[in-house]
Amino acid sequence: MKLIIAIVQDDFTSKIIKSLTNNNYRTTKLSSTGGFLKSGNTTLLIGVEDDKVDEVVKLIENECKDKKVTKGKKEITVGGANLFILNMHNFIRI
Ligand code: 2BA
Repeated sequence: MKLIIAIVQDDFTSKIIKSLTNNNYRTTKLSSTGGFLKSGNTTLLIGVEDDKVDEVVKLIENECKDKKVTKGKKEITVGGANLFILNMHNFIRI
């Protein structure tokens, strides 16, 4: 199993969760803050079987896109989503 940690722009959170839920994926939504911009974003925890990872990535990709923001005099590109995909040793539901 894998644990997908997805840090997503707040603007896309609802659509991503709706899409994942409609496709029978379970999510946990955490409020988070980017260390660089110090503005809010959302962290989603999604536990899935290995063979479902690609589909989950695709569903997330379909619902978000990057955006340009200015910080000081610099323009930076904030990704629609940043994903960490971790091997999960075990999942126990009691
Ligand atoms: P923030 O840390 O607020 O970063 C927002 C955007 O600022 C980043 O977009 C990137 O374009 C830029 N940025 C971040 N750190 C920078 C630096 N040291 N120098 C120059 N520009 C910098 P993304 O890379 O798409 O990241 C969006 C959000 O995803 C981040 O918000 C952070 O909350 C998370 N994130 C991204 N990479 C991460 C990582 N390796 N570890 C943990 N969180 C990460």
